[in-house]
Amino acid sequence: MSETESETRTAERAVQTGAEAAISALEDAGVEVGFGVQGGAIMPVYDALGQSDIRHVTMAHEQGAAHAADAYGIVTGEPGLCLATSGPGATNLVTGLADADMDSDPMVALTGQVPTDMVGNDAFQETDTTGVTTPITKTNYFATDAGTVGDTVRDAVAAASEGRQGPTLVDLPKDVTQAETATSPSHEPETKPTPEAPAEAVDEAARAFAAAEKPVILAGGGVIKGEATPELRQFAVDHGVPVVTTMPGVGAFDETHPLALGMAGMHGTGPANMALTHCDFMLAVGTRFDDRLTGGVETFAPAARIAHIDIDASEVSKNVHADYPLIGDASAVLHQLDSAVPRSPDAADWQAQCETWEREYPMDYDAPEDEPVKPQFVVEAVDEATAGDTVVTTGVGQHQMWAVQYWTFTEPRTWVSSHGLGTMGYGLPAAIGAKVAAPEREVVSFEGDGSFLMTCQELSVAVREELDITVFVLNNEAIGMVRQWQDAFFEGRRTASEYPWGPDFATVAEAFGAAGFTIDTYDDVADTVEAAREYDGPSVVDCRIDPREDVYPMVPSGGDNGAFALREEHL
Ligand SMILES: Cc1ncc(C[n+]2csc(CCOP(=O)(O)OP(=O)(O)O)c2C)c(N)n1
Repeated sequence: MSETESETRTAERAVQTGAEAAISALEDAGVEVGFGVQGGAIMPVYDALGQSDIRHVTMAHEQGAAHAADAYGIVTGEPGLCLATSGPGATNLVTGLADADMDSDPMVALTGQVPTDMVGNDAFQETDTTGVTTPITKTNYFATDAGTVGDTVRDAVAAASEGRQGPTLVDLPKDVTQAETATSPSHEPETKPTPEAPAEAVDEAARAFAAAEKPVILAGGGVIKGEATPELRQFAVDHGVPVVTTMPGVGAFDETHPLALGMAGMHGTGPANMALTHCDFMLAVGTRFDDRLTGGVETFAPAARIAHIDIDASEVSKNVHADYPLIGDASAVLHQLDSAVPRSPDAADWQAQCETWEREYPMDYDAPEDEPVKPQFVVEAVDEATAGDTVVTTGVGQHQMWAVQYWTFTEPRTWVSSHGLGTMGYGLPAAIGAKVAAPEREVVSFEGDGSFLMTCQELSVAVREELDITVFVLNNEAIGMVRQWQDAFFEGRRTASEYPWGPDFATVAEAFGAAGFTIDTYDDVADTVEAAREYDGPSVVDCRIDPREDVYPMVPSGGDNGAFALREEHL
C-alpha cells in the first residue's frame, strides 16, 4: 500500500465515538444493510449509521426487523443485521433471535442499552438484554468501553458466520456509544482452517457405505449453510444414492433429479419416509435430527448404520446415535469421504424399490371444480409461473406444508421458512429481507390468514421501499393446522381456531398502498397469479381456499415415519 493510500484508509476509518467505532466495524466486515427500529438508547448508533454507507430499512416492528435480517442471512449466506433500542425494542427481537438460533441462521443484533451507571436501577426502558437473550443467541456481548466496542462488534459478526452459524447480539449502553474514542476496530478476525474429520473415522464410514445395500443420504440445512450443495449432489450422483432432505435442507438437492425422494418427517413424502425407515445405511449431513423429522426415535431408521457429518460435535449422537461420527465441515468431509470410498454400493434393487415407493405414494390431491379452490393448486400455479431461482417464504401452519410439498425446489437458498421455532408471522418480513438481499430475484410468500395477521403491518415497509414481492394468503378462515389437530386428536372440538372474523386481505393491502387481489374460484387462479406478479410493487392475493383441506401425508407426533397416514385414511 502506498503512503497516500494508507493515509486515505486511515482517514476513512477515523472514528470519534463508540457508536462510530461500532458502525466502522460493520463496514469493515462488509455489512451492507440493516433492518431496525429507532429509539432512545440506540440513537447514537443510528446517528453514526446514518452517516455511513450502510443502508437502513426501517421496519414497523422489531420482530419484523429480526425476521428480515434472518432471511437476508439465509439468502446471502452473510449475517443479516438488525437493530433495536433497549427494553421493548430488544424484547421485540426475542422471537426473531430464537428463530435464527433454532435454524442456525447467521444474524447480528445491535441493541441500545441504558447508560452503564443506570444499569440495575430499573431505569426507563431497561431490560437485561444479554440475560434475556443468552439462551437464544450463539453468543452475546455487553459493550463496556468505547475503545473496544468496535472490536466487540467485529467479533460478533465473525461469530455469527463461523462454524455452526447463528445469531449474535451486542448490547450497547448509551454512554459507551456516546463516549469519545479515536480507536478504530483493530484486529482482523481469525480465519480458521476448514476442519476435516479424522482420516480413520472417514475410512471406517467409507467402508460401511460401500458395503451398504440400501443406502440413503439425508441432507440437512447444514449442507446449504456449509456451501456443500455441489459436493453433496456430486456424491449422490456418482454413487447412485437416493437423497432425502430435512425441511431446512430443502433446496440442497434438485427435486427434479431421479434420485430425489423429497422431504422427510411429519408431513414428508411417502418415498422419503419409507427410505429412511428401511435403509441399511444413512449418510446424514448437517442435521440435528429434530423430532418433526424423526418421529419417535425408537422407530427411526431401525435397521440403519448412521454416519453423521456435522460441524457441531454437540449435535452428533444427541437425538439419534451415530455409528460413524464425522465432525467437520460438510464440504470438506464429503470430499474426504468421496476419496476414501473403495467402490459405490451395489444398490440397484434399492433404487428400484425407492422408485416403486414414488409411484405408490405420489403427492396428490383432489380438486373437484364445484368445490372451493384447493391450496395445493394455488402453490402449483405460482410455481409453474415463476423461475427456478424464485425465493419462497412462508408463515407457519398448513400453508407452509403445502408450499414445501407442492413447490418444486431445485436450488439452495430459495426456501426461506421458520423450521425449528415454527414462528407464525415469519413470511412477510422474511420476504422483505429476501427481496432486499436479492433484488433481481422474484420473491413470493405463502401465508396463512392467522400468520399474515401477526406481521402484516410490515406491508408498509414493502410499499415504502418499493419491494416487488407477491404474498399469497391461503385463507381458510382458521388457524388451520390447529383446526386439523383438533379434528384428529380432540374429537373435532374447535376451540379458538376458527377465524371467520378476519379482514378482507385485498382491502388491507390497498390500505397500505399495495395492490390487492382475490381468488375465489379455479377460473380466477391463472389470471390473478399473473396480474399479481406483473404488478410492479408489493401485492397481496387473498386466496379463499377450501377450509376443510388438511395436510397429508402425516406422521402423528412421536409416531413411526414408516406408518404415515394418507389423505384417504384421515387421522
Ligand atoms: C407465534 C405462534 N403462535 C402460535 C403458533 C401455534 N400454531 C402453529 S400452526 C398454527 C396455525 C397457523 O394458522 P395460519 O397462519 O392461518 O395457517 P394455516 O395453518 O391455516 O395454513 C398455530 C396457531 C405458532 N406456531 N406460532
